[in-house]
Amino acid sequence: MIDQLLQLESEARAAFSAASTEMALEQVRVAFLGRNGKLRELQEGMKSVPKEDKPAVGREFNRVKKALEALLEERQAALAAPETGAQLDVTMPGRAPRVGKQHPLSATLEEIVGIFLGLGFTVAEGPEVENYYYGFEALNYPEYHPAMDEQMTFYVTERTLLRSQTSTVQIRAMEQTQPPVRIIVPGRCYRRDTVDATHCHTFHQLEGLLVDEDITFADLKGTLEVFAQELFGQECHARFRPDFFPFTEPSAELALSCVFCHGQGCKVCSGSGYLEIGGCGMVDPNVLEGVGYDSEKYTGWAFGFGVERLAMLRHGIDDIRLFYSGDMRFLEQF
Ligand code: 2U9
Repeated sequence: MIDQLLQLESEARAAFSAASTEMALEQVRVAFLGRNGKLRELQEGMKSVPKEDKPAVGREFNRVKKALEALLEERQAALAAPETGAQLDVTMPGRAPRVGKQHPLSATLEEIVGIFLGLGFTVAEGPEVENYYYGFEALNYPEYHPAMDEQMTFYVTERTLLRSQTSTVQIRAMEQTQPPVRIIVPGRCYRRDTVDATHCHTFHQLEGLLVDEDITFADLKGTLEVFAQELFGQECHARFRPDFFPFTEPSAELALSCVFCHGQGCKVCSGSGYLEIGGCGMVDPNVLEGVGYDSEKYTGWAFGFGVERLAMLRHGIDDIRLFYSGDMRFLEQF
């Protein structure tokens, strides 16, 4: 009987060690330690052991049973945590952390802001959720004027809206100080535009404002000409053509000579040699009076353009939606 027990112990040890999955181990457990397992079978055989041998056989039976149960536990623990101990391959190459970088839109904006800081402007910021007064009234928009159509934005309440241009911030800035004012206002704006390759409901603008004594349209032209050359090179120049905005008078459309064909005419500029990038003009006296400035003493000008448009020209990007796609194949190119 003792021999049979020792035989069973060595068989079981080999089987437990050979089980390489939790499922295989469970099968081995059932075969040896289960209710109808081999150990149980031997226990049945104990009945026929002579009385004087029973204590010794009983002790051996218990020792084998405990030893096998301990081995089972050990194997179960080892299979449940395969990453530990000898199974960890310390020579495996690590996972490299992904290093982020600046978004092309932020990089373009930073470059533009840098140019105007160099020209003596400072940066002003303000709220994206605005009230109707700063959004339209202070900017000389007449009620029910067709110019309002361009300013279809998102309304929070009847008189609370998401700003459709950053001009609201210039009004707030002028209310706070007396001239001279020399600020640029970069920021996110919103419009109820249908999204396509060149429009998005959420976009970025950069506007500038200069108010002082004896400020003329010539200062505006010179400033934007320098800006165009700083951003796109010496051969780039700015073109001004009459336009209309409620908050400037006179107003002008701002275009740059095409950065791809240098004015020769190509597919990007539709053969015109120019790319429209925004607008500008002399600040309307009504706007100046509205913030408490003496429009007989002070004059000023303002300009505005879309940051996405400039970033697209800068990098030859043909779809505005790429900026907001989060597509790493696009972003990793910059
Ligand atoms: C104040 C007074 C006047 C800012 C200006 C424009 C012309 C303009 C947009 C064109 C489309 C930018 O690219 S766009 O989204 N802007 O055309 N903006 S003059 O004039 C101001 C600003 C503030 C107090």
